[in-house]
Amino acid sequence: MKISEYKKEVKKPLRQATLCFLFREKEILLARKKRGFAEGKINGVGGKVNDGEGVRKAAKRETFEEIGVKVGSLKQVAILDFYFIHNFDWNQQVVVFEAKKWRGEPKESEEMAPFWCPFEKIPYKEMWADDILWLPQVLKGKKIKASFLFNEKEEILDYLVEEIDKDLD
Ligand code: 8DG
Repeated sequence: MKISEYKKEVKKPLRQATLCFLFREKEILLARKKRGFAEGKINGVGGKVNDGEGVRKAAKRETFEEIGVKVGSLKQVAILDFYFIHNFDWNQQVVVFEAKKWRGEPKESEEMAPFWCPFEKIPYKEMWADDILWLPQVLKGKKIKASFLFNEKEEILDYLVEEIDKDLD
């Protein structure tokens, strides 16, 4: 199935979630998810947006809750729409931010075990299948808009990835 066909069935606007990557010289902060949705996967930090909260505030709150770091200004680097063929409830839009300034040192929580990773060693095989299709561009400073359609085996059935020239927010 194609994303364009699936979207015709989606009536509600997508629920939003956040994803935040901290960067220092040629390294990205990744974390292994210790529980809940996508347990065991490696990812940035982030999660759901509370009602009326706004994505930036949500990204900052989740970053503090998950790794104990207070991030300063966030730059929006990608907007990713995820569609799941077998479960409409999983559909969501993930707003991706980068942070280059923060207070505190990343530390492990009940939810996440963080570690610094050189760009060339990012363990894409232990991450969401779509990450290799957009994260390398983000690491090169590109801004991305993308959509992905997954099946029940977490395989990608269809996707669209485009680079955006202007700021995303
Ligand atoms: P919470 O209630 O604990 O706050 O949320 P959660 O259990 O962490 O689940 P969630 O809110 O659904 O958050 C899922 C996180 O995973 C969120 O940071 C967005 C991110 N995420 C996806 N799909 C993908 C993906 O395909 N690639 C990457 N890199 N991240 C993704 O939801």
